[in-house]
Order: sequence, then C-alpha cells, then structure tokens
Amino acid sequence: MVQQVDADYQFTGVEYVRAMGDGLVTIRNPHLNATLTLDSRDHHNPTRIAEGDAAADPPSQIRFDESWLPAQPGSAAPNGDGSAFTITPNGAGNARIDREYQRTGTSWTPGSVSFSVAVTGTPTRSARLKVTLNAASTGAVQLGSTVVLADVLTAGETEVLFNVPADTLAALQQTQEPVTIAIEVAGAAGAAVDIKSLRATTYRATPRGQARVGTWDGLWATTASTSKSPVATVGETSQRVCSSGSRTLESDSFVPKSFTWISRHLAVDVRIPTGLPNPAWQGSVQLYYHDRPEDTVSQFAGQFDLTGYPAGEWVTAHFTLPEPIFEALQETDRGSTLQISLMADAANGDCFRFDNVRFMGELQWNGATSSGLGDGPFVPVTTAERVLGFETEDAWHVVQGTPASVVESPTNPETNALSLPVSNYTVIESTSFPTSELFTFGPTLKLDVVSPPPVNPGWSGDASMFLKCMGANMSHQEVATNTVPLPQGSGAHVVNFVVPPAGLALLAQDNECQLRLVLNGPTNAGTYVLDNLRFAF
Ligand SMILES: [Ca+2]
Ligand SMILES: [Ca+2]
Repeated sequence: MVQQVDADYQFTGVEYVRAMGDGLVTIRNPHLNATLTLDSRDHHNPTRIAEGDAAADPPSQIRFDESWLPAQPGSAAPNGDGSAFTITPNGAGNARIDREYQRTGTSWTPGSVSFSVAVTGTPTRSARLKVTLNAASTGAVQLGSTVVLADVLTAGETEVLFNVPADTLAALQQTQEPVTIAIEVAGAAGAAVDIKSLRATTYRATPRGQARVGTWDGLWATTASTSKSPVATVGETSQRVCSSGSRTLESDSFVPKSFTWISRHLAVDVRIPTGLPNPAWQGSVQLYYHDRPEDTVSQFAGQFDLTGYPAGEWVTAHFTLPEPIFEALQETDRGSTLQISLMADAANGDCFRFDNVRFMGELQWNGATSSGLGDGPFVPVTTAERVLGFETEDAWHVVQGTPASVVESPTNPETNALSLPVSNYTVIESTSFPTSELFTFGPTLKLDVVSPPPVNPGWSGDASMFLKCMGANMSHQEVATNTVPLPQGSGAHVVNFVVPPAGLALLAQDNECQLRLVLNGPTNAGTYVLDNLRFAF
C-alpha cells in the first residue's frame, strides 16, 4: 500500500496504490494496452518496468544479483538481507566484480552507472573504487572518476555516479555489441566496500548536489594556459590546465543557496596527466571559498594530495568543509565563488583536467521548503510538487514574456501556484526533472487555469505544451501536445493537453525531461494563474 503522509509523517488516510503481498505491484492500463510493474520486493533495489507501450528497458534490469559473482580477485558476497554486495579485497588489496550485458535487439546504450557506497575498515590513502566499461570496439575505458575509499569513510555512505565518456558512448551507439561493466577496488587491504542500489541510465547524468558552477560547461578564470576539453566526467566539457607551479582557477559567481542539496563534503574530479617528471610528487589541489559580497579574504577549505594516484586517470579530490563555509552555503543568497589552487610540475605533453564539483556523503536539503508551513516542520518539496505543482520559484522560468511569480494557489489554500502575465507570445519552461520521480503518467496532461477578464471576446488565445527529453542518443527530442483554446472568464478552468505516444515513450524511459508551455494570447491579455499539472488517463 502506498499512503500519503503529512509533515509529521503521519498517515493522512489518502491511498495511492494498494497491493496485497510481497512488494510486487502490477498496474494494468487497458486504455494503453500497457502494464507497469513496480517491484519493491528488494526495497533497496526497486525497479519499474513498463511493458506493452515500450519494450522492457534493459537499464531497469541492471542490478546486483548472483551474475556479478564470483569476484576476481578478492571476494564478494550478498549482504545478509540481500540489499547490498560486500566486496573484500585479497591480500594485495584488490578485488573486482563484473557483469556482461547483451544489447542485441535493443537500442539501449549505458550512459551512466550509479550506486551507493559505504566503506568499513582502514583503507590505505591510495585505496580507491574504480568503474570501467569494456566492449570490443572501445576496449576498457574508465567511467567517471575513481573514488578514494578513505574519503568515503570520512563522508559516510554516499551516492556515486560514473558517466560513460562521450566518445565511448558515441562509439557504442553504432553497435549492438555486449558491454562488460566492472567495479574494481584497488589497494584496499584491510578494508571492505559495501555497494548497493545499482542503477544505469541511458544518458550521461548529473549528480544530485551539483549546482551550475559544478558542471564546468564554461572555463573558470585563470591566468594559466587553459582550454576546454571534451574528456569530461559530467556534462560535455572539462577544463584543461597546463603551465607549471602554482595556478589558481576561480569559478563564476554563484548563489550558495542555489545548491539545493549540500553536505559538509565537497568533491572535485581531477585528471592527473601522464608525463609528470617526478612520480614521488604529483602535486596537490587546494580549495577555497570566497564570499564576494562580504569582501573578506578567501577561506581555505582544504588540500588534496595527488601523489600516489595513477596518471591518466580521474580521481575524486575530497574536502571536508570547515563549519563557517558550511554555514555560508546555507545562508548566503548573494554571489560567491569557489577557487582551486593547483600546485604541481608541468607534465610533458599532457595537462591536468578538472570537472564535476559536487557534494558527497549524506546530503541535506538546502532549497525551498513547501509553502504555508510558516515555522512548521521542515519538508523537502518533491519534483512533482515543484514542477507539476508550481510550488517553488526555481522550478519554472520565463523564456519569453514578463517575469512570473509564485503566489498562493487560488484553488488550494496554503499551497502555491504560478502567476503569469500574458501578452502575445508568452513561453515558460520547467527545470529538467528525472522521469523516475513521476509517480504516474498518462496520455492526458491537465492544468488548472484561472483566467483574467476577457480583453478580446472574439479570440481568447491558445496554449500548447511541449515535452522535451534527453533521448538515448544524447540529443534532445521535443514532442508537442495538441493546441487548446485559452480559457476565458472568471473562475477556475481545466485545460486538457493530449500527450502523443512518442511523448509517453520518452516518459517511460529512464530519462531527464523538461516541460515548455506556450501561451499565445491577445496583447495585454492579463495575468493567468497556473496550478496543479497532473497526468490522467
Ligand atoms: Ca563538465
Ligand atoms: Ca500548486
């Protein structure tokens, strides 16, 4: 049974799904001739399989099971409750589990692999977790960045994300050859690694706890010789940093409150170049936080020593933030910057690379809380509430038109809605959201609209919704709904958009999507209030 709870986690009496038995829920939709299976019998590895309207999706089947065993070398075994694998390195500190996935007859290509990791014991400083992919046309390639086990021990259980390099992804999309995904532990004598909740997506993903400056789509400011590199662990580019000696990079200004999930542990991926002259000293990275509006000096956040990690490989540099910086991230709503100081020799024929600033460890919500609660209990807002419910300022932005604002919902007291002035062609767009966070979707997308008094009785205007998703081939695909008349006159109206089968197929995949709403009205048509987007059958 799935029941709604209130802010105090007490049941409200509202039920969403009921199923008798062991956690296997099957929802049949005769209208679509489709079946949705929610399998939570292993509550650490829940899966969702949509059948009928789309073929069973290989990523939903990527999970830990006996087929990953035995470990070579080292040992690995399911945990007592079957929720996780414990990997124990051999005497030399090494262990590896892997699994081959067939792709014949599917269009599936893995774009990223993620899971949760916890470490016990006392790993050496160089002990790390590495994920690789091997296919005939690509050879063995590193996914994402290695994670240092000692840092996981410090940060606590953490979600880790390993993106397939863009060139590897492009090469795999040309074939249907099998891929082998391997999880390796290196140099970790005396430690054990617990991994659980394995998941694969068809696109390169962004870790939770990452804000705009973290993806490195643009270069950080530096006086060193620098350029963009397509060798990246998140997004399309990383920053290549050459020269020698001490080099400082400074991020664009950002609002600390814009980090919606934070922790005390900040991480950045560093690719150590080949051709460094002295393997006994590969250099170090220092992190600073600069509260620009306060105009104080940069605050030192920590140092990560690069010696001891392989050249030509990404490694995750970890920093435990001092308390004043952690407090600033929760409070500062004005521009700040991060600075990275690289101290290292110049590499012969290669350069350092940086990418992927994000938070590690247990994340805490740093964004908006749901409205109407005043000083009441703290409640994070779900994706559905933010995007479909128009509950927070950050979920939608105006692409064309005058600014919108979040107001109290005219139909649901103590919740929010979006107030949008419309004049001629007005366009708003949502933030991107993972389809996995939608509880339900169907061919009708309903929207509550409160309309202003008519200004042109002969033509009320019209509205169209567009669904834009990241396709399996790293390209954006956009699907339009029907165009409906904008409602006129006082009171609340319901507008029904029809999502075509192509849109339903995009939603059924493990995907990242955005919604774009186009309102085409008379000049100075007035202010519309939008609320409560929901899918229906
Ligand atoms: Ca990047
Ligand atoms: Ca709402």
